[in-house]
Amino acid sequence: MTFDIVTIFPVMVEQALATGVLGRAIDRRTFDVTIRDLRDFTTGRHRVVDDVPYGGGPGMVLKPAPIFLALDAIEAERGNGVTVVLTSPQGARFTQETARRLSRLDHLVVVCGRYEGVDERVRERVTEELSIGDYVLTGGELPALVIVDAVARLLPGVVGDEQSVADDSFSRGLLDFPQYTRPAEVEFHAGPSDTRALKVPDVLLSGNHAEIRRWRKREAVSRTLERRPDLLAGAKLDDEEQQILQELQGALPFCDPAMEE
Ligand code: J9Q
Repeated sequence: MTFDIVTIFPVMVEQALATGVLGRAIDRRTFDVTIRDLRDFTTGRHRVVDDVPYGGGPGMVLKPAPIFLALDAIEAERGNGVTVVLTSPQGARFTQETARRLSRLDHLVVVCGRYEGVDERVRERVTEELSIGDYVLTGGELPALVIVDAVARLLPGVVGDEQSVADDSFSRGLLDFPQYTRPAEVEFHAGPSDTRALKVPDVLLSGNHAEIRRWRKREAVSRTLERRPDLLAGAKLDDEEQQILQELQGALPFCDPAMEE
């Protein structure tokens, strides 16, 4: 898969993608990213990408022409009809389902929006507008990186262990169970005269793999019920998980769905 990212901050995007799992996957040519500096598609000597809003008001608006020229150049290379995503607070919510859908494409273009706005006519050339959540950011670069990360890690060979992708919390609709690593006990200084020994649950040291599997299922279901009950509606639970859920719901008689966010 090939990603094209259109941005006014190419260094920021490049540095982020050179790091970690994605950086290594790109080095191995598992997927490909081309970063397009929006200023390279300006026509004047001053490489101006934004202008004041018609009608007045604060802030600057991204001009349409450089974005159109950037998309023309990308389509000339990749072919017409590529999917173009615009990151924006006005977009539909980007979810794991969106990531799965986008990961089936050969090419994806992501245009980084900007806080003050993008000329409305740009939307004529955009396939979809996506928001990563309801908070205010200075620009669409971090959302673009979030989208590329979530999509790319679904591509074969990007994450070392395919099983970990399949077992992923959001693939199953449950939160992850608690994880521990060595040592089996750590000191925790809770106060000047309050030192506690924090121990790994015995079951994980027992070597009883059937029991470990049951414990993990119970923890995953109970955490989801406590922290993200909204996820349970869309969760794919096996018989054992469903039974655990019923038990736990029986143990929570005052669990009123109307009280949850
Ligand atoms: C471009 N806040 O916020 C959440 N998802 C996308 C965005 C965003 C923003 C500002 C500019 C995108």
